[in-house]
Amino acid sequence: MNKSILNGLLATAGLALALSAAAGTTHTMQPLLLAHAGHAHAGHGQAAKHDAAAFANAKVSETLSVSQCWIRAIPLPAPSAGYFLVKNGGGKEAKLVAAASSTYGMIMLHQTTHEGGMSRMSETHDIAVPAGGELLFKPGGYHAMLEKPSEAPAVGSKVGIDFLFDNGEKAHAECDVKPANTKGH
Ligand SMILES: [Cu+2]
Repeated sequence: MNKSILNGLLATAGLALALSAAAGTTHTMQPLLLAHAGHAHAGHGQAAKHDAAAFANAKVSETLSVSQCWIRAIPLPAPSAGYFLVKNGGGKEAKLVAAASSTYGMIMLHQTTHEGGMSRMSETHDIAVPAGGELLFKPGGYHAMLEKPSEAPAVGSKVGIDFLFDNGEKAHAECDVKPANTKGH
């Protein structure tokens, strides 16, 4: 077999594996792609609403934090997903409204739901974290959808993500880049 054809096959197989892994489930690749196509346009309004200025103007929170963050290493140009723990040490409920990173042109907040043996992802907004509580973003549940990558971060490297809350505060996390087939935290 010609070497370039072999490389092409390997790249395609890697992408399929990565896309299946990104869903955090064992379903086939097609529903995942359809799920993405179905809501891809919906993200634009949200991205515009929380532009770079919203993040720049936000003050670093003393009560809200994001930790244990990791993302999947996915070949370009496919989107990746990020998972993390949001902690709210304050006395009021806070809502996560947006996320941003210099490595990705757009980050959307997604939730994976399961119906009749199928899983699908949908965009979600204003994810509430109760006062004194925490919320884990994990495979098969809430996650950050990392769209429009400017590079494919290497396994073992870190990617910074900023998180914006409805009270005008922000939190930063350095996310570990893990292999595409990583199962969970
Ligand atoms: Cu998603």
